[in-house]
Amino acid sequence: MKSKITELLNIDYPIFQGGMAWISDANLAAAVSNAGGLGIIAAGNAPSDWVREEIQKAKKMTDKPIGVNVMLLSPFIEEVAQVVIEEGVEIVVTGAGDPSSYIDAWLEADIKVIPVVPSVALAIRMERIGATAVIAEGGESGGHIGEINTMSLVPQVSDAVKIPVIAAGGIADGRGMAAVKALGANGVQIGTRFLVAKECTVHQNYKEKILKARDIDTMVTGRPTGHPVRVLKNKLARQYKKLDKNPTDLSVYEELGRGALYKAAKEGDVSMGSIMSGQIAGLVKKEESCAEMIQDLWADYQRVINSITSEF
Ligand code: TUI
Repeated sequence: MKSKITELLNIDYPIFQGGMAWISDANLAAAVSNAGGLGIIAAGNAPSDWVREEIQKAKKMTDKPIGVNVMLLSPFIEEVAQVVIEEGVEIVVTGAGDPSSYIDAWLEADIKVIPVVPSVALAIRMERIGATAVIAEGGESGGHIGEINTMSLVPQVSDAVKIPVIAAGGIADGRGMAAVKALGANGVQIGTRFLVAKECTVHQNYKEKILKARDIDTMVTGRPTGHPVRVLKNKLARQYKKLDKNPTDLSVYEELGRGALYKAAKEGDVSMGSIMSGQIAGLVKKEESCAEMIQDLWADYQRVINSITSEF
């Protein structure tokens, strides 16, 4: 299986595993990379020592390339930006902001830089300053999202840049892969389905919530903060919703949100923890190994592509 993106990154399938804070650790990333996709460790809000250790662990578990997702709102951003250089990471994905102030140092260190972009304007800017590819992430995604959905974002970004475009948001099977291929994407990034991978160390309560989720079970909270987040509905999400209707004091968000993702992902508190999830959770029904998922995604994608005719 050869394509622009597999050649560029030295991977077997054009499938990235989404960098999910407190969830995408060395275990998950190495399993995905060993299965031929691109495994990605999420730095999230974690201290740089944690990031360094996970990179070192992953390197012991696989010889294949792995990426690190650098979350630009992290309080440890400066240290994390340095750690990826010191540890010889091959690929950096950025999220939740504009990575312009770090990209030169990463490119200088021969790191391939792949920013998540929620708009055409940012995609164009990223191409101009040397990004290797971009991830066009639609609002169906879990976690921090932009304004535009995958269906509208991917074709517009694909038309606007020459570098490869990876589509993210709302993709969990071969149909989604074929759909974004038609929209101009050169690969996909998948988060929600990998949440329930056997190698994913997220708390079992979190996995059960994803496996039981229906199409309408996610909601977006925190719009007044400027950082809207898609989560599964629960007690915490309902409290956020109330706050969104009457956002008197933004610091209340911080109080409510402090450690909420950690609480759900690590401690299994699915009532007052933040269960970040994409809208496609309703399609995710099986706990499988990463290798099974990637094999299934690729076979399903081939089947769908080969069954498409011009007839509607
Ligand atoms: O980053 C994500 N998803 C995330 S990060 C995260 S941790 C967090 N928790 C609460 C609040 C904020 C962060 C959980 N999920 N996805 C990639 C992504 N990037 N989505 C949206 C963006 C984005 C937004 C604005 C990228 C660039 C951007 O640029 C604005 C600018 O400065 O031009």
